[in-house]
Amino acid sequence: MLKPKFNNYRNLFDISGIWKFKVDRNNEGVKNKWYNGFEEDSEIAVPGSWNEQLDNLDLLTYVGKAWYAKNIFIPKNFKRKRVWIRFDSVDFHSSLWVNGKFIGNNGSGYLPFDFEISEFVKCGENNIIVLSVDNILTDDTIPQGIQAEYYKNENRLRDETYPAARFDFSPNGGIHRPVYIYTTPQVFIEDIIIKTKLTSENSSKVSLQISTNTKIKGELHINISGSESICKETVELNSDSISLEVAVDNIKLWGLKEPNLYDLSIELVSENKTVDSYSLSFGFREIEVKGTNFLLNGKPVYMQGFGKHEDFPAFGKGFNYQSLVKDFSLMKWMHANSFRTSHYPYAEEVLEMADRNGFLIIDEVPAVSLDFRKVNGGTLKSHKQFINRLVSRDKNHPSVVAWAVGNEPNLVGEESYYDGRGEKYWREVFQTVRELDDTRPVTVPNCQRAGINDPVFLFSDFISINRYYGWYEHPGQIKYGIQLLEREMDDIWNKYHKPIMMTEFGTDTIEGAHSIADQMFTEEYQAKFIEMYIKLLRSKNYVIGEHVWNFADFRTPQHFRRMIFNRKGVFTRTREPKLAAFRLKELWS
Ligand code: GCB
Repeated sequence: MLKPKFNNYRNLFDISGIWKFKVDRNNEGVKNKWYNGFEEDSEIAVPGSWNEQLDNLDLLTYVGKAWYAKNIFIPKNFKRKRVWIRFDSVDFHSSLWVNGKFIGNNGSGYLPFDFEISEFVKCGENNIIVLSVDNILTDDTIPQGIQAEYYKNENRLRDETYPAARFDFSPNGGIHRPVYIYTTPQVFIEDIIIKTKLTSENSSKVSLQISTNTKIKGELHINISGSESICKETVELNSDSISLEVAVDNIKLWGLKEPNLYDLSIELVSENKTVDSYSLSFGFREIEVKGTNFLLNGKPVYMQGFGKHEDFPAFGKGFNYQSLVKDFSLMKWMHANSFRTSHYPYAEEVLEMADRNGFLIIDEVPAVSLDFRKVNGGTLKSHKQFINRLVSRDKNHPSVVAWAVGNEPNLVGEESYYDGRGEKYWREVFQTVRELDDTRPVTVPNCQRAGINDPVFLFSDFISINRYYGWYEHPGQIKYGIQLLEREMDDIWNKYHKPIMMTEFGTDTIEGAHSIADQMFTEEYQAKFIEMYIKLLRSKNYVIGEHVWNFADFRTPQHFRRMIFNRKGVFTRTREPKLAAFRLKELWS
């Protein structure tokens, strides 16, 4: 799925900003025809979660439905164009009406969706856009939800969180990324898949798959350029898609220190007239997992960085450029080179920033803590659909170097996970992603409870583990924890002979808490824990990287284990450094 663009053939307007907002606790919006517009209850900023903006309306922990509305002027000259509306992400489900007409539903969060609304808009007038949103998750959604009754049925009262969630981050609701009105010509370039295969240090094959929305007789003018053009091709088109391969020389590779980017621009020409154009940036780079190594352009790289979250005061999970710039500048300050989009795909602007700054990203599907007692055909279907849409959005980003198609399955440690059900499920999931993309390795971070017989290890190209010895296991005893960790890592290596990535390790830490003894929650304990883990990890040649959990403190559902936030950040939620941030800067320099 291509990002909308503004150019000679396409228009693009960001219609984020202030929208009208109404909570629908009793699910009466449709009955009362709120889709025609509704009396304003309050205003809300888009992008942003409703939870922290409107906690005065008791929305901090709200799980349910709410409505958004905005009047949009559509100019006269859009009449002969195709008009679209695009939401970069809405969590989790939404339904759209334009001028009172139902347009469609979107079933999952964290990814963009669009609808053509040409037939429904009035050009030269105001139009009312209404979106209903609900953040309810169930057994067959990705992520999976949990209902409060389950806790009772399973006698798991101590695990109960409010709101009920299967994961350790707030299930915020709302329009979380920008909203656009855009236009395309009648016939337009619909998708571009670009893959590079290096043939030497400075030459590559480039395979391109270009599709248009409909069959067309014409030409595609293709230009690849860096500081100057390195490839110009014209190909005939007599259908709705074309695949071709070209060879290019004198290229500079995309890498950590020099994230060289190139521009691919395509013009669609019909009857000697350009009817559409599209350009995107990409990099020449290749990823391979081999022996004990993770190779970027044939050379081993060691990933150092974080598991993160999209989470910021007042914005909640809403995208904002300020925290994007701040987070990258802090990561660069401490010499991080990589992060995982735990536990869901982040805004595309994040990937673009990583492309430009040479960061390696493990891009994650929000199949977080799947409970195999509740996994069903619907869950698998949603999971596959999600992977499809994620690959479709992120396939061309050089910074995306691996897919994590889930996180910590079987957190509850169910025996039935190992009776073949888990293996069957993951076989299908891995197969789905590999069919869509044969250029990136695939993994799923495993939790301690699922253990070293986790079926995800059978299919992963590299093994990802999240470990908390010295925190959840053997609290207060870092040294002993490290001994157990070493034993377990060696066992995993001996069993699978696949390189290991430590995708999570860390401790909750209250800024300003200090102790000279090993005392949990102090800044010293966090710094020491991280340092000792890193020392062990670096002593093992089969380890390919370390991602500290977490970059910054983040809001969680309420539970006695969490003091408002998960505090494993090496920065506070407002991005002040804890001691560990300085320690990491030294260790990673
Ligand atoms: C994990 C999860 C992560 C939690 C973290 C923790 O293993 O993957 O979502 O936030 O542990 O801090 O407990």
